Order: sequence, then C-alpha cells, then structure tokens
Amino acid sequence: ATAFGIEEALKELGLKEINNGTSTGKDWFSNGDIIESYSPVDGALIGKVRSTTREDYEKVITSAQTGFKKWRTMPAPQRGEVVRKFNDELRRLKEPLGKLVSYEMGKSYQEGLGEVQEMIDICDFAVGLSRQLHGLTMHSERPGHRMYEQYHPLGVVGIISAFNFPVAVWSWNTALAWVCGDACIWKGSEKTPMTSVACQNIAARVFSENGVPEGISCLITGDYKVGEYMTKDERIPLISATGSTSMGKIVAKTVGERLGKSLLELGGNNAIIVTPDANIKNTVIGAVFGAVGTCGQRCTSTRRLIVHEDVYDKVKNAIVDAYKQIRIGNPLDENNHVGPLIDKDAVKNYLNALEKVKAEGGNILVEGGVLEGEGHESGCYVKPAIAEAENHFEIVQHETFGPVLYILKYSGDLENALDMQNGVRQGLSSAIMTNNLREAERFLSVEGSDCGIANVNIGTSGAEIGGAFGGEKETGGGRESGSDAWKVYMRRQTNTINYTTELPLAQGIKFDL
Ligand code: UN1
Repeated sequence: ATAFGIEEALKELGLKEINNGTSTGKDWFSNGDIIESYSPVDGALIGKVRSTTREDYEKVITSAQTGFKKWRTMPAPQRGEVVRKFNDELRRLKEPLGKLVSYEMGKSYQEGLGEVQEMIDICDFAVGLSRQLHGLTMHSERPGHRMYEQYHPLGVVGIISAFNFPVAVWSWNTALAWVCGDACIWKGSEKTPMTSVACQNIAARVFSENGVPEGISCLITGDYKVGEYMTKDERIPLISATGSTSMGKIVAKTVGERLGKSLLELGGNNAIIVTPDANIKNTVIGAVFGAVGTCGQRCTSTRRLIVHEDVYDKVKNAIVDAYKQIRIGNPLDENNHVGPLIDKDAVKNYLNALEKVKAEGGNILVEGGVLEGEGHESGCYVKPAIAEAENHFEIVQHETFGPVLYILKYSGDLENALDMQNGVRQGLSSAIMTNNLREAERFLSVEGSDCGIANVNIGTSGAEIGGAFGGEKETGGGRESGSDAWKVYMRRQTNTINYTTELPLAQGIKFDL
C-alpha cells in the first residue's frame, strides 16, 4: 500500500498518530472498546479508534445542544461562509481523502475522488442555499393581516451513514444541516472509521479557526448500539439514516415511537429497461458501470437488466463480452475497474446469492467466484457475475450488495417491462434505454417507474447532488442532497400578524362580547 501513497495520505489528513475516534474537535476523546480498521485492499491494519460509551455520548449531546443555541443565531449566510471554508479544505485535501476512501472502503481511486467531489459539490450547493432558505408569503383572508411562513433551525440532527459512501452521504446531510443552523452528530460506519475521523478532523479544524461553537460537528463511533443512543434520544428531533432496509425499519420504529422525524435512504433493487430502440453501446457502458462500479455496493447499483426479446441476444452477448474486459484488483491501481468487497461477510452474501439464483433455476452467464493468490490476500476480491433469471425469484427480489447482475427478458409492450421494474419492494433508482420518445415519456409518466430516481438513456447510478436523492417503498421515502431536501432539516412556522385595531376571526366567525 505504501507504493500507492497511503502513508502520505494518512499524514496529510493528520491521521498518523490517531488512535482515538471521537471528539468534537477539542480536548476529549471517546473511551469505549477499540475498533480496528482493516483495509479490504490488502488486509492491513489502517488504524484504531475507540467506540463511544454512553457517558461519552452524554458529553457529545450536551456539547451539540449548547453549540446549537449559539450557531442558530448566526445569520445563515455567515454559516454558509463557514461551509465555504470547510469546502476549501476539501478541495485542498481531495486527493488524500479520496485515497483513504479508496483504501479503507475498497472502491476505485477514481470513485474515491468522485466521492470527495460529491462533498465539494454539495458544499457549494449549501453555500448558495444559505441565502435561499425561503418561505412563502400568503394572502390572509382577513383585512389588515399579514401571513407568511419561515424556516427555523431544527436542533441537533443525528446522521447514520453506511460504509459504501463513507464520506459523501455525511456531507449531503451535514452541509445542508449546518447552513440550516443545526448541530450534527454523525455515526459513521464502524467498517470505515478512519474516513470518518479524517472528515471530523477537517471540520473541527476549520470550525475552531472560524469561531464556530464547539459541538456543531460531532462524531460518535461504534455499532448499532451507539446508533441507538441517538434514535432513542428525544433531544434529537431528526435522524437521517442511510443503509439497509432492515436497519431502516428499526430506526423508523424507534424514532417513530417518540414521534421524531426520520429521513431514510435505504436499499434499492434498481433496473435498466432496454427496449428495441436502445443504443446498445451506451446500454453496455451504463449497465456495466452500474453493476460492477464500487463492486456493486452502491444503493443505486444496477441489479436487474430488463431486456426486450427482440434485442435480448444482442444485449446479452455485448454485456457478457464487456465483462471479459473488466480488470479486478487493487483499486488504487488506476488500471483496475473493480476493487474488493468491503469484508468477508459481504463475500459470503455474494456467494450465497450465486448459489440461490442457481437453485431457483437461474442460468449463469458469467461465472463468479473469489479470487485467490497474489494481490488478493485480503480474501475480498470477487468476480462480477451475471445470471439469466426471472423477476419473481426470491433472490432477484432481494438486494444483494455485490456485483451480481440479473438479466430478465420481457416481450410485447413496455407495460410488461414496467410491471417487472416496479414489481419489487424497493423503489430507489431506475432507467430506460430507448431512442423512442413515446417509450421514454411513458417511463417517466404517472404509469411509469415508481422510483425516486428515473433516468432516460443513462444508467441507475451516479446521481448528481443537485437533485433530491432517495426513493419510495422499502427505500424509505426520504430525500437527501439537492432540490428542496433542505426543508427536512428545519422547522416551518406559519405566522399571522394583525396590524389593525380590530380582531376579526378567520372563517368569517362572529364572536361578539
Ligand atoms: C449510495 O450508494 O448510498 O448515485 C449513494 C450514486 C451516488 C450516490 C450513491 N451519487 O450512485
């Protein structure tokens, strides 16, 4: 790994000496069990952090609550200016941070850089937003009255993020929440603690240089039990959680019991519909990147390819051919397309899926398997696989977080493809490949895709930050990132002001005393 400049990257990120994970940036650390972070790239120990104890957590939440009271009074554009400075640091540290993401998570270096770019983009977005936290003005039905709405900061926001986008998802939430005037407590994935610490260090440094109160950016570390401190905590009005549907169901229930708000961005089972009018070359690029990029560990990864029978063999052969070109190996080596899975449990899930699809009657077109030998010592490198399958197979209905692509055939009208595409419990991302305007518009219409993201002539993954990101059904319904997703981080207040000497009642009610 030294050959790829990891040592230098850790140093530039100030992680050389770190063996404590949690701080609000100043002088105390967490005291729980040690979590060791091993790279799936070469199996080496990257560093250790300590998990957050209940007592540590109490310090964090107190610090966040106290900080929030000051932060909320700072004008939003000034908060935006702090985010702009934080973003300057992200731009400066893009390479080392991208490298650490790649090394700790296993995605390709290009994708690691891409992820940091998403952070930079959302911070730019948030800076602009800090002058646009607009409410509406309404016409009152009563004379001499003014009615309007305003958005106030919400409070302390809890962010739970997953290993697969260990830095970007945090920033989608936190950059918006910060300009909205909230304090954030982040529980990153225990599988990628070093990237979390790196981000927290950057925020802490910029914040303290700019007189931001202590506690506006907090990091807690550990497994689901640490997440539970937040989900059960009435002092946290909003929990934003990204991860599996099973995790999301527990979070929704726990937060719902106390009538807190939750923003959920959970699993997907994303499909590309390929119609007879598709551009085959672009279909192959979109589908292959979607299925094998990040080793199939994006929530937007392409899981299903729904191909019309007229072009079925052509598409199938082209994709199978393209898979022969895929280079699997150290993701820091830019010649490789696909790095390792995150850990051995993920490898097990991937192998189970292959067994299952065979058992259910699927036909393997591209064999999977675990790579062994030099360069693959971590045991996490696997071959992207393709199976011909049917939509109703149990395994096809299920999100497997790995590079397994199912090809499904449809015949006749687009409606049949849409029934398959929508015929799963998840509803995150979807795409259609077609040059036929009628098909494209039907796909986007009310009778079309039921997903939060629906694309025409691009794949299912790689969404830009400018749009709202998230999906329906078991994907959880939340929207993060662009558009008006910021509203969930604020509380809306409707204000009616009477500037007359009378007190007329609404709805024409007379109440003479
Ligand atoms: C995720 O996998 O949790 O659309 C997020 C994409 C990325 C984000 C994925 N921009 O693929």
